[in-house]
Amino acid sequence: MKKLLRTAPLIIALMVLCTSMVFAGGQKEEPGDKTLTIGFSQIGAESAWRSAETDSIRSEAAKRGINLKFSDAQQKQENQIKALRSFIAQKVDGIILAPVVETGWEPVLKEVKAAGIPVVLVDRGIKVSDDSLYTTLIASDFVFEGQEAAKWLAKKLNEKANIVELQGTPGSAPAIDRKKGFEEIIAKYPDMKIIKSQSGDFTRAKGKEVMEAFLKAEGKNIHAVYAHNDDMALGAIQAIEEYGLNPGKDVILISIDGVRGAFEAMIEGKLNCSVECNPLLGPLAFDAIARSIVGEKLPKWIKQNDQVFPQEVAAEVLPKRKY
Ligand code: GZL
Repeated sequence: MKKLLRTAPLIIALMVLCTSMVFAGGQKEEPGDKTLTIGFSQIGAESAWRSAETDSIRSEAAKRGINLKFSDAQQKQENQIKALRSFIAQKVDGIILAPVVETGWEPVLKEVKAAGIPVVLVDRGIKVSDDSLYTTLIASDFVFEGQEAAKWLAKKLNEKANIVELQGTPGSAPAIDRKKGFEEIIAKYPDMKIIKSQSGDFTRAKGKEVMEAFLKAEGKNIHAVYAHNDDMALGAIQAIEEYGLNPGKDVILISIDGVRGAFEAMIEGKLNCSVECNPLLGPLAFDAIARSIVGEKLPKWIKQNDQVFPQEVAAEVLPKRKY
């Protein structure tokens, strides 16, 4: 009893302290009341797909009343790393990262983790030895996309074609996996060969430039173009027309993303197929970051499902597309 009397004042003091912390400023803080500040490190604005993703993230943040700190890295990983360090200094509640390439993230993500800030990856994955450095990845299955592109092309050209490949950004998850998936399937067909392959960095301008070089080297020996995104395919279409051939007829083109420009090119008969890659990741990203902030465990990959759109369905589907 004596012991209890001696410690009673301490217990009371602790209770008063805790109570005063909860009612700081006379206003009881409800968990949901605080305006979240989220840092978003975006790769850049290299393609129509990227712009659609940025719009989705920005509009969802506005809808949820989230204070979004937006950083455009202009395709440079060092700018993304700088942005992440700036978000730490600003003590953001959470970070959304679209990583330009797969590697080189371990050191800065360890700093983010040490600061107690959860990270959600969108759109592209990373290679790290400790996957606790991010809570989840919200992205499509790029291997699947590459496989579906190859399956469609094999059927379209009766399993016989000389193919030129316009690759995405070197070292990026979509470029690595779209190539992997495509090659897995064409390996089954001895008469389907990739005769030229080079990066067009996911941009229309570079796609056109690389296609011009392919045409100079191979000319009418090219039967098909496999472009890792629609923007590079649209650049290739320009190059093919300037070379004097008919894109979509003399040369068959398949690409990935499913952006509006691809549907328009399919309706014109200049692009033959586009495999969708969903960029509208805003709602899922903010759901995931909110759950991460309260310490919920999430699956390591929240996979987006994509469809294949051959030119025959383009006119009917286009009016229903959201990006
Ligand atoms: C895919 C995304 C790719 C798109 C390109 O998730 O990272 O980057 O396919 C974009 O259009 O530039």
